[in-house]
Amino acid sequence: MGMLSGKKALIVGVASPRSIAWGIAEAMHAHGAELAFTYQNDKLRSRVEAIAEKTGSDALFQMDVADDQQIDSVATSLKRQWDGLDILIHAVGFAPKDQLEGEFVDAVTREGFQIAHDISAYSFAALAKAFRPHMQGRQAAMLTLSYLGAVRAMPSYNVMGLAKASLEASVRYLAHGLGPEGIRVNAISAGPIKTLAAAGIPKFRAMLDHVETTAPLRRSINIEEVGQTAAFLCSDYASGITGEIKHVDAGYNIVGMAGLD
Ligand code: NAD
Ligand code: 0WE
Repeated sequence: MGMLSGKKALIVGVASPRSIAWGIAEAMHAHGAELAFTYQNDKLRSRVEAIAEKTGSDALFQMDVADDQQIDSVATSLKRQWDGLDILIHAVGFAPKDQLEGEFVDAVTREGFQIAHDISAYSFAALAKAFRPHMQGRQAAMLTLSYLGAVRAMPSYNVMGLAKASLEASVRYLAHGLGPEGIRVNAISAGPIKTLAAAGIPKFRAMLDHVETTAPLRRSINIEEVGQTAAFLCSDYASGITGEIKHVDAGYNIVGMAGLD
């Protein structure tokens, strides 16, 4: 019996085999979960088809999280296919590229702020609203992905840090509101990983090198490690954990005086 046998999981956020959502899907499949996927747009459809095929899933829906109609339409379609939902994975983040360059105060604009918060933070609450009826009364779990830039000022992460701070607060408010219905809500704060969302970020390699020389484990982390932690947090082994932000970062966040040892 797998840790997730009999559980039905919807995975939002696969864009490539490097995606954190891909690592989560593979781990959840290995632990016995049945999977459904969404893809943002037609360009990404074939990528998501590949992971669906690999994990024996035939449930595939287009969903742009900026569009409430698309969210509601996936909720309706999934209801026809499944009697309920046990696990909801939100691995989505976006800010316009110009927001991630230079100093925060120079880069931030009203529009950039709004888009970053809408796509990266509000969308988690939007999914909770839409899928709540499917998850009620079945020890369900929601999980999102955050980054240390939510709680530390990091070079170039800028308005994404504000959006992740809002996302982490959403984890606590959603956990508070949905707990009485048996729904747990948590986040993984992952260390840097070279995914599509990290491609083209100036100095990303230098950030990985910094982690690899200063984190307690003296290395960076990978999508398989995020996947295994995600599987645990969404399993009944984590039945007492909700409203939590769990670091999967080789210990980077606990260090002070980095590099002086
Ligand atoms: P990725 O590019 O593989 O995934 C990002 C996903 O967001 C893509 O699947 C994309 O389609 C989706 N997305 C963006 N806008 C969307 C929209 N409007 N509607 C629907 N989907 C949309 O990159 P990733 O690194 O796997 O990112 C997944 C999550 O992990 C993000 O929340 C990111 O902030 C977080 N995270 C990433 C890292 C890292 O270093 N890669 C570290 C910590 C946290
Ligand atoms: O959350 C992220 C990725 C965020 C992200 C990345 C992009 C690139 C392409 C959001 N929006 C966009 N928009 C684009 O047009 N991470 C945690 C990875 C990441 O991104 C950084 C980082 C790290 C780490 C950006 C600057 C500094 C560090």
